[in-house]
Amino acid sequence: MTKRTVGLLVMAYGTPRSTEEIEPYYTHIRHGRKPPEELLQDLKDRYEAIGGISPLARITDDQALKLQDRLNELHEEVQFKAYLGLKHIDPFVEDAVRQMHQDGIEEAVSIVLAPHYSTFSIRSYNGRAKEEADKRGGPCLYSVESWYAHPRYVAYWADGIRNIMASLSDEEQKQTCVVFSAHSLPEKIIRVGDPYPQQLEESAQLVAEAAGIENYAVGWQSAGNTPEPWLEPDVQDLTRDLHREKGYTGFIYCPLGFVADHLEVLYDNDYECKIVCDEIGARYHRPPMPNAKPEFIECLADVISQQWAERE
Ligand code: FEC
Repeated sequence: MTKRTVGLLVMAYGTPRSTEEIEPYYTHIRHGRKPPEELLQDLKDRYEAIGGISPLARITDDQALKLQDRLNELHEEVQFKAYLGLKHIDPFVEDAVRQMHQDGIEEAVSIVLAPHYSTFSIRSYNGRAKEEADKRGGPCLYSVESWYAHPRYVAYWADGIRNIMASLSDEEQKQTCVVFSAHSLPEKIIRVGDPYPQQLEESAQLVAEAAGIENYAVGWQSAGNTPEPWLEPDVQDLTRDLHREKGYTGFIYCPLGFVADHLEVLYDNDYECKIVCDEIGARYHRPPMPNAKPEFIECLADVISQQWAERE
């Protein structure tokens, strides 16, 4: 008997796959407004600094495929088929939903490769998927809203912190602070009761407890280039303040809001935060990102399996 195929809609931010794609990608992020030459050049320079282009496209493909394969090992009753839907470049979220519909998929589980819920991120991805599915008359979507507190995600980061701490002397450990962060968003999200800041705070607390660390702080990174206020403190200012006020001589950066090596981590953490650490004479550390590591794929497979089991 052939198994029923269930869609696995994996949604992620997307990244240019060549330098030529940087401008249309940035224009899409800016809601269709072409970036002024100066901003475009600044973005091109940042990609150049991390090797010309981001590794994100390859990693996202890998994550989706490995997740599909793991789910098919775990579930005998159905066959999961992965569809990639990106926020700012093709294949867009809508393309993926349309393809599922054309392939005759009637039910699909969807997940965003970002752990915390916010109106700017998860709601926007899930909303776009639902709108397209409604327009086409299917598939029926079971969408994960957030998964930041999953014990495997917490354990992943706690292990990363413990591994770094184990390489330090007792004295260095006492003088090291863990900085947890996620992508900053316009501060106005707080006024609409967005749970994003609380989820990051909770996430940090869970990881800190699991890692057994007391010295930690929570900040925001990668704020956009707009005049409106963004969530603060920015991780770079936070690093300087913590060094001045508490005398820390080492920092472990855990960008909990991201799950892959990409521009916001390779540039904003590994380059910009490292510069601040060098300036103040502190050690810079960052655990490896989850990417498509088996323990992270297992975490995502748990989240999807649970959403599938609770679909009714
Ligand atoms: O190419 C790469 O390797 C980097 C991919 C990338 C990820 C990412 C994640 C998030 N963003 C979020 C929110 C915003 C808001 C704005 C914004 C702007 C940019 C720009 C680039 C960019 N983002 Fe991004 N983000 C990535 C890349 N992001 C490039 C434009 C230039 C710049 O500011 O650097 C402001 C948009 C506006 O002007 O209105 C808001 C959030 C996440 C994490 C959740 C998710 O992955 O969806 C939130 C990866």
